[in-house]
Amino acid sequence: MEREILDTINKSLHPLIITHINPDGDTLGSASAMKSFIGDKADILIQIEDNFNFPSSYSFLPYINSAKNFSNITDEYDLIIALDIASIDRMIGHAREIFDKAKNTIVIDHHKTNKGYAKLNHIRGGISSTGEVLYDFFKSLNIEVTKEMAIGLYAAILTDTGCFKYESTTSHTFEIASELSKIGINISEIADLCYTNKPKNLILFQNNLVSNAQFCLDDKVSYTLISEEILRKYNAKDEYTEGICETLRSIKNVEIAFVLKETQTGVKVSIRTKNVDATQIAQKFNGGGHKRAAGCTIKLKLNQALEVLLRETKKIL
Ligand SMILES: [Mn+2]
Repeated sequence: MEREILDTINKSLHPLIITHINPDGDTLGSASAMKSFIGDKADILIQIEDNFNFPSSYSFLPYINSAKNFSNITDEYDLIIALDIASIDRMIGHAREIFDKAKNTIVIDHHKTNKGYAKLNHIRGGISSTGEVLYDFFKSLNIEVTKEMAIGLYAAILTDTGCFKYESTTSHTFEIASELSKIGINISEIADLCYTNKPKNLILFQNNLVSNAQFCLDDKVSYTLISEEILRKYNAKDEYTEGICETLRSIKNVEIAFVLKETQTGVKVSIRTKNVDATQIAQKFNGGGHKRAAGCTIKLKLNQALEVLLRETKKIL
């Protein structure tokens, strides 16, 4: 499969690399590395939804600043390379049209749920990041990883492993990080660029929510509520809520953490756990996810949603 993918890239006249909606470090870092490898003939498309700011901290990644977006993409592409995109639903609007029209399509990904929607699918479910899959892909083809490629790959792996601390981090992940650091990239500078460039309002918003957190069931459960009012007060983008639930879970004795967010379509619930299976709770409300991180939407008012959620949680704990 790797050989076939490389041949297809080599034969393409004008390939387009697509990142997933609401891009993160993995999809952007992988796209940067792929563009660095392919060179001039390739473009990158970044998909950004209305209520989402491009995470400007990632503009240090090679070629990300000159990537296309929905407003300035006009060319015809004969090959689409989707990176870190778990399903075709993670492509919206014009991206989907370009994908459907292209003669050849490639998916490189690490999501277990990816069923393979391209002509050529290179999916290794459970690997830490698309960055790791991509590094192994280059190595298996004896492609030299340049310093420019290494910057994107390292940023992808660093951010998708939560700085090498999630369960998907393996000894092989560390081996790759070690190889990348030998190429001469500045690993502390990359970490700084990824993590010390947050908008002021994001920190103020998150602090407000954490300081208003509530505790119940012997402090085993912690939760915080995000009303539409507070979203307006901080002009909060969707990505501002990321990480709050992890903070609550990190508190000693807290077993389950919830963040409940008021939206037009109902209350969006994020669930993070230590030992309890988070999907057990999410599934009660037709949600899903992973063992320690899951989510669901409850079509009730904020306080009512909290009530039913805590009622179900009590049964499990
Ligand atoms: Mn990823």
